[in-house]
Amino acid sequence: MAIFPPAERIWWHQPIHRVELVWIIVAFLWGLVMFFMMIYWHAVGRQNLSNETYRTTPEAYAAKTQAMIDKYQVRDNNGIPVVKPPAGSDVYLLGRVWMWYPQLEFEKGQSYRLHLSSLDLQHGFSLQPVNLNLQVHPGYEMVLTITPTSAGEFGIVCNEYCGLGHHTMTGKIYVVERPTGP
Ligand SMILES: [Cu+2]
Repeated sequence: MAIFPPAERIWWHQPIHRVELVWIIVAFLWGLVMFFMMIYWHAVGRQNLSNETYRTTPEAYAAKTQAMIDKYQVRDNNGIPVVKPPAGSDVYLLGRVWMWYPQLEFEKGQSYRLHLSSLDLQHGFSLQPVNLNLQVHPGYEMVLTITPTSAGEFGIVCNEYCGLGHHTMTGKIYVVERPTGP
């Protein structure tokens, strides 16, 4: 109990209990392992890493996103544009309080260069139920190549607390089957 001061004023001179010492060593070693694995995972494994990042500004990023919407909007979902950019193209998704904008439609098996940035605060891009998680920062534009492997509706939630409406910050990615040619 920490309500009363320790009986011995210089409590930090007491020897560390064996169990506690073992625990500290284990935790420290595990921390070291994970530190080096972080570097290792950049090169090995099927990670969803964004190894391509640029400096940007909220204005510039919003303009690029709007240009894509103007060009490739296919429909409207409760006032939010749904955009279907061509396979292989650059796709812009922005996070802001409190939405992921716009909604995207991809074709299964095609690859896209997905750009992510924030217009205001730090947000967390979390694609569900795939559980792909990335941090999204204002002033930085991250690019990652994604290839949807299954059709359906995927939700995006924000998993970095960003204020009062954080829990309402959602978005959507639709993945449709590739149309079979004539
Ligand atoms: Cu949030």
